[in-house]
Amino acid sequence: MRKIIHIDMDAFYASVDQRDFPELRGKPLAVGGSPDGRGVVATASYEARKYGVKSAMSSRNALQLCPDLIFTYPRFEVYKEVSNHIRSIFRRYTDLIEPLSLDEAYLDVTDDKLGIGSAIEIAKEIKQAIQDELNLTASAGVSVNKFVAKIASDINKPNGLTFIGPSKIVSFLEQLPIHKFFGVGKVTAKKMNQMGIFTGKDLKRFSELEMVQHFGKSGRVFYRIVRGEDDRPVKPNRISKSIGVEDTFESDLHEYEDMVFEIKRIAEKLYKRLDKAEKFGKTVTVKIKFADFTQITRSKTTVFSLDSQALIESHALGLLDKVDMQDQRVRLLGVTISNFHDQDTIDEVGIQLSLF
Ligand code: DCP
Ligand code: MG
Repeated sequence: MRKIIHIDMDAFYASVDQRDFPELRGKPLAVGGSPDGRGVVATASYEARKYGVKSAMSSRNALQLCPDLIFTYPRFEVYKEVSNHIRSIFRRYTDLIEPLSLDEAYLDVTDDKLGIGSAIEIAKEIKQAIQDELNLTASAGVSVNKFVAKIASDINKPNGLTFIGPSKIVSFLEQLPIHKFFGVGKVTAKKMNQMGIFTGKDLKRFSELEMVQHFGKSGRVFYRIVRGEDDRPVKPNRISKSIGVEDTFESDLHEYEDMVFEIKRIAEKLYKRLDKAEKFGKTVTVKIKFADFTQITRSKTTVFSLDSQALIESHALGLLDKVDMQDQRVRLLGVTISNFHDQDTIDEVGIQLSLF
């Protein structure tokens, strides 16, 4: 039996803004684009939600629902910093962390690092740490799989902690409205309603074959999750530790100036890649494979990040220069950058910028 926690920050962007600007506290707030333009609400404070203001609604619409609504433009850098901080809190308990967005993650605490043993206790401590260190609230769901933990975290928002143990899962899922099930969007919900399915209990009347006939592959998933079966593992995002470019040449290089030329070309490619990934590290490594397939690497670590093409190029050439290439034939050259300054943060999570 696994111990899974799902953590989700409450009214995330809005809470951070209310924390940082006291004049916004207790007020209906929408974080997002301007109501004058074609802006969209990213999220709303709980005060604004009372008026029906919610995520993805046009800002203009939101203002109509709540004439006193205050708008702030999102400060992604700040939210990202908070996100990194909550992940550092999670890491005190487990390395099995699967972030779903900046404000939400699954944690597998079956074998927690501190040997606490109780997932409820860990969830409490995490919520407390978020309160103490960040002055923000989060809601937590605790169960034996991802699906139930995620639904649980939503039940007592804001600042909630909900545990749905194995003995309660079946009855809990039976009374659950169908649109709350994993993968059931508006279209599927409508189709299910037409079939007389409104709750988990209704869903259970259908055989696995019938579900597949109606919903294809997803039908099998629905059949299983309504019975509490969800063995999807918590998958930690793998953080890339290095980025490199290498090239094997059609014919071996033996002129030193050709090698210099190739290193420059590789450095250019590498820079583009790093720039795209927004990652710059302090260690540069040059790899040289000779015609007889033996290879060597040479590395150098600098004090500051190598964040320009010129810097990467000059350090790579400096490393090449230290190798005695006299009478050598080279079949491959490569340059790699590692030791990223944000090595222990995960920044691959897509921010929902597209809304703006
Ligand atoms: N977000 C966004 N666009 C959306 C939904 C959300 O930009 N359509 C952003 C703003 C949110 C953050 O992502 O603050 C987290 O999303 P949640 O769905 O978890 O919503 P909140 O944290 O704002 O509220 P809740 O308390 O319901 O979790
Ligand atoms: Mg949230």
